[in-house]
Amino acid sequence: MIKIYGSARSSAGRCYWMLEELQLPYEVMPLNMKEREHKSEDYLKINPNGKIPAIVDGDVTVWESMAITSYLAKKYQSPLAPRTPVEDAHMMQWSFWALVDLQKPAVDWLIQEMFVPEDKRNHQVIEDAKKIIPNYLKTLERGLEGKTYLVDERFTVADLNVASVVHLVNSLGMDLAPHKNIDRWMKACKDRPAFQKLAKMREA
Ligand SMILES: N[C@@H](CCC(=O)N[C@@H](CS)C(=O)NCC(=O)O)C(=O)O
Repeated sequence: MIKIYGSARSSAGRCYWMLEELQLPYEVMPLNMKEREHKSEDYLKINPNGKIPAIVDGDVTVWESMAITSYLAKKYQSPLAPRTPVEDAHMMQWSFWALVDLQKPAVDWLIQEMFVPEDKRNHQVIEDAKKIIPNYLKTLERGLEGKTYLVDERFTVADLNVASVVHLVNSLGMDLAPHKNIDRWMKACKDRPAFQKLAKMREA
């Protein structure tokens, strides 16, 4: 059975979303981050970064959340996986963009708001994120113009990866309503039973 390390409330969330999409059985592995078990020698053998998420699937180990979602979709021959090299390129294009461009300022903002005490908070980081994120949302809005989904008119790993980051951006307080295409597309992504299951896991 696939073993997963990392809480559904973290970057691992998108991996749980994919596992639920594929209806694969999985085992959540205990990892006490307060006790810094993610930096233990045993865990560093699984993910040398000492970060979550990671999965172990038989004799295969994968870390980096979007590499995991992509691996699962392809390995288990899901319709969420690419069917051609062109689809693969476009799915990677959107996933890399979400991780490198859109997620970076969102995580910087989240860290300031959630983990830095008010008196030590760097408000400039938050202001910078609030300025740059709308530019990235314009890119996505254009990418979705006249389209139901990002690649080939079906829900794919690209939608799952990008929507997981847009959901974070939205939960930080960024209003999506002015972006009509994103708003419509996000509603379709969040209506999926697998996303609903993830949302419940995050509440628990
Ligand atoms: N790009 C990585 C980011 C992983 C990451 O930063 N994980 C955080 C939790 S969301 C973590 O493990 N932080 C603990 C640490 O850096 O020590 C991915 O998407 O998998």
